[in-house]
Formats: sequence, structure tokens, C-alpha cells
Amino acid sequence: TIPENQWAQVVEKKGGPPVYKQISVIKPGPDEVLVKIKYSGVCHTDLHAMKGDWPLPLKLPLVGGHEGAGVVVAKGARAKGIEVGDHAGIKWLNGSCLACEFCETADEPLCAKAQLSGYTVNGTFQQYAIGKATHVSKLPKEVPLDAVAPILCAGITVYKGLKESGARPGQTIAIVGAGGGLGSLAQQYARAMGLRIIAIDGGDEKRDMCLKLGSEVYIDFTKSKDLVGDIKAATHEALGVHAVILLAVSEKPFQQAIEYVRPRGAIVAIGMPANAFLKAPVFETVVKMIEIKGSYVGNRQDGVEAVDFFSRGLIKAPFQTVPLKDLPQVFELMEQGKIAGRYILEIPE
Ligand code: 8ID
Ligand code: ZN
Ligand code: ZN
Repeated sequence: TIPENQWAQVVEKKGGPPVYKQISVIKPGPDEVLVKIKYSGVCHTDLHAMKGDWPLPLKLPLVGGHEGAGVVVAKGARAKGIEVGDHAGIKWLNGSCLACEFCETADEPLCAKAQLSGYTVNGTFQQYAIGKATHVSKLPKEVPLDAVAPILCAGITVYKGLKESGARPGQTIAIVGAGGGLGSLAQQYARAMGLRIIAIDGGDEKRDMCLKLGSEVYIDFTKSKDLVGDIKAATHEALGVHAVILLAVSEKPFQQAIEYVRPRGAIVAIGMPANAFLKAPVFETVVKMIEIKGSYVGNRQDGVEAVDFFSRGLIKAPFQTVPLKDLPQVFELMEQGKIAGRYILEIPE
């Protein structure tokens, strides 16, 4: 039976912190499902949301979270393709109009009417979360619900970003912010795709993790005296990397990437530091034929594929599990850049 009230982490004012309290359980609308969340990853986006970092209006009070894995416990009359009892994931893209040009061409993250879990609608830092039946990810039953949770945002996003980079098997990419949640998964997807990886982040804990996850080289941005030189030196004939995957939550690497990307290479912006700009010299961009682009989560099929890589045992990234009530402490560690890999919240029964 579904209770009337539930535990949730609620951001009541911009800046937070989230408050652990009881709120009511909402009934799913006709095209929605209600998912009993077992685990939810904590993405840096949840911290950006709480801090009001982005020029995108936020729902308040807000239940954050968009890497939720659990079990469908109720559904509306028009909710198709997923049944009560199925395992399901709630992603950043909670729903979209399905009728605009972007939705029609499988670019539903670009839908102007997109609803965002843990941002414009309540997300997965609660026991019972709502998702549109068309957008929840059906998860195979044999997949562990804790480890798969970070795939639902971090995994899909880096998988999509790697495809957008155009990097081909055997080519070398730089992953900037490799020690974080997206970075740890990016290394596993990149390795599964046959790419060679230079990991860039700070500290020895992240060094050890990155070298285990499949990077050939780790460069510590807090210690290197010549980051650009060190990255180039690690590439074939010091030509630079074929692609840069930018996951860091600081502006500097976004400006720096042009200095070590190889001619014809691509710079893919995925991290979204507050008030940051991408600035590149026009001359080098032109004469090196550099491609600079953004990549934003993934469409529903990217989700299916990213989960499939995981189900096949190709993606293993470290995570630590703590109870839902500990979210404020996770945010503190994240703010300080102290998390190697991902934190996952265990949602109480
Ligand atoms: O669809 C999207 N584009 C999307 C999806 C999901 C998340 C974008 N994001 C964004 C988040 O909003 C956030 O801005 O990606 C960014 C990274 O999210 P995350 O992986 O969840 O954050 P994290 O675990 O805190 O990792 C960030 C890492 O960056 C490193 C930190 O040490 C940390 O390991 N880092 C920083 I801060 N500055 C760095 C630098 N100068 C750096 N690494 C290298 N060089
Ligand atoms: Zn996310
Ligand atoms: Zn649409």
C-alpha cells in the first residue's frame, strides 16, 4: 500500500540546505507512473540547482534528485509500456511534449516544454517520485538498483558526450574532471568504446581511481606547472588530443582546452560552472579547424544504450552509499571537490 506521507529532502529556499521532512505522496496523472525510489545518485547539478547557479527558473520548495532507481508502484490509465512491478529509472528529463520538432527528431532534451526532475518538478530525493511513462527508463530486473542509479544521469550524459565528440576507437581523449561522478563513468564508457584516455583532476585519491578505471595517464591540475605541455606530451607526437570532454565545475579548463586539442579535434562542454564563458581565439579555432560544442544529457535511446553497456558488465565505477538524511553532508563534500566517483543515497523503505 502507498502511504499518504513520505520522507523527502526539501530545498525550501535558494542556497539550501535541504530539510529532511515528511511531505505528501502525489498520485500519478493519466500519463505518469509513481516510482518507489530505492536509490538515488547525487549529481553536481543538484547542487547547482540548490545554489541557483543557472539562468533557468527553479521550482521552490524543491525535492531535488534525478538519478533515481526503483520500482513502479502505480500508474495512470494512459501510461503505456511500463507496468506496476517493473524496475524503472527517473532521469533529468522527466517529460517532454513529444510533439515539437525536437521531440519528433529524437532531440527531446531540447524541447521547450521539457520537465526536469529535481528542478522544475520534484525529483528522486524522496520515497515516491513521479515520471512520465514515456520518459522513465525501464531497467532489467537483474541490474542492481544502487550501481545503476548514476547511469541515469552521469552515465547517459557522458555516453552521449563521447558520441558527440566524434572520437573514434584508438584515438586519445582528455577527460577534465575525471575524478568526479561524470568523470569516473566517462572513463568506463570511453574504455568500452576503445578510446585512449588522459585523465585530468586533482589529488592522489582521484589519481588512483582514474588509473584503475582505465586512464593511461593522470595529470594533477593542482600540481602540474605546465598543464597544457603535460597533456600534449602524453599524446602521439605531442599533437594534442582528438577530443576534450569538459566535466569540471570551474571555468578555467573551458578556456584552456583549445591549447591542447589537436587540429580537427573537438571540445565538448558538459560541465556547467556558474556564470562561465567559453572563450577561444578565433585564429586558432579557424586554422586548426576546431569544433566546439555543448552536449546535454541524452535522448531516450541514448538512455537505453547507456543502461545496456552497464547491464553487459562493461561499466563499473566506484560509489559510496549513505542514507537519504545525509544529503547535506554529501553536498558539502561535493562543494569542496572531495568526492572521488559518486555518492548514492539509500532511500528508506
Ligand atoms: O547534460 C549535461 N551537460 C550534464 C549532465 C549532468 C551533469 C552536466 N552536468 C554537469 C554538472 O552540473 C556539473 O557542472 O557536469 C558537471 C560535473 O558534474 P559531476 O560529475 O556530478 O560533478 P563532481 O562529481 O563534483 O565532479 C567535478 C570534478 O571536476 C573536478 C573536481 O575535482 C571534481 O572531481 N575539477 C574542478 I571543480 N576543477 C577542475 C580543473 N580545473 C577539475 N578537474 C580538472 N581541472
Ligand atoms: Zn545530473
Ligand atoms: Zn517537445
